[in-house]
Amino acid sequence: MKTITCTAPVNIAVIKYWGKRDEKIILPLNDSISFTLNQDEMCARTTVAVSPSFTEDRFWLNGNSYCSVLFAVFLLLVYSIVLSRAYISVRRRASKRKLEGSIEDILNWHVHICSVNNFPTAAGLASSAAGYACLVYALGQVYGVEGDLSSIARQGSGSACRSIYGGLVRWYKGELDDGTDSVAQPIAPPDHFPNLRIIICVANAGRKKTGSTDGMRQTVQTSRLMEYRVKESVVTRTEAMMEAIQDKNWSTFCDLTIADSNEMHAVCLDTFPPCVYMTDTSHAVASLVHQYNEVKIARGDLNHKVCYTFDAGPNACLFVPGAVVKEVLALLLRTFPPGPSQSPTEYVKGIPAQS
Ligand code: 2P0
Repeated sequence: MKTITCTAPVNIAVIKYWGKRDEKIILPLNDSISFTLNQDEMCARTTVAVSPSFTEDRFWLNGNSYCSVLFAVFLLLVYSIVLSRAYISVRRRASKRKLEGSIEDILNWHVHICSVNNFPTAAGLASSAAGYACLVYALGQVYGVEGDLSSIARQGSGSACRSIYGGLVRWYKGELDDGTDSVAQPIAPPDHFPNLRIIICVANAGRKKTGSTDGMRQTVQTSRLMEYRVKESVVTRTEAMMEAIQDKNWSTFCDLTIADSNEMHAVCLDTFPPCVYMTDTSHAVASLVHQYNEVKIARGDLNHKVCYTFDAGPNACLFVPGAVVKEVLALLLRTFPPGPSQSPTEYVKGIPAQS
């Protein structure tokens, strides 16, 4: 029997991936840059076990068991072929290696996979990214697959390829039709911006109305603004972001992160019918951040600016320098007080961005 347990944290994009040039093997229209969070917080944990004594494939997701009959259905429907794609891709690469002469046996054994997330699924918090990255990495370990795994993770869920690595990560869109150059690469370590904290403001932990995959497709098909984003603005912004990261220019990092989130949501609104992810609460959080930054700018305190970014949902991800995290939390609590049944400690939780 061989067992591997892995964890993969969620990643938050500061230059957003929105739109595909190939839906089948998931090739994006633009490069994206993200921050992979701390290993212990907001992560997926997956255990993969193979054994000659297993009589069927089994899968558990957040405690729900899917037995062998449902396994294939699950592969095809629930994860909409992406899990099976990852499974097949890893096994295909493994079968080429036939590691230590034992890999052939392992490939014939049944597999048990157990996966849990410690954060709300499908709430626009990149749950799928952590889940697939973790699954691909664990499968890769079990079958002894070496080399880049981000291209396999990418085929499960685009943003998953970025969760393979820690710290700041760039996913290159690539130029080739077969996707072999559409890979993620680390660009800066987790502590690049020291003592950085992430605050996730959960405005709504329910499922989003339009999933990212459908939303992206509709945007590519209908938005003229998207053409401008893909051909011009996001290309320029990505290079500016690389420079800001290289120079550790926090103020510019903040401005570019905010600008790209707003542009992504602008193209979502330019989609027909519009994809509306941000709510009044989301806009109130964004407005609060701008007011906060105006004070910091007026005081010449640019290193303590805060930035927000929103994925395909209403929840704000705030990047906050550690020195002002208490101040920002206090401001959030005062502006958005917890309801009578909510305890303030559970209500607002700061998450270390660095491991
Ligand atoms: C991102 N999002 O860069 C962007 C920002 C959502 C908004 O990557 O269709 O779940 O499976 O490739 O990876 C969410 O997209 O979509 C995403 P698919 P995925 O983080």
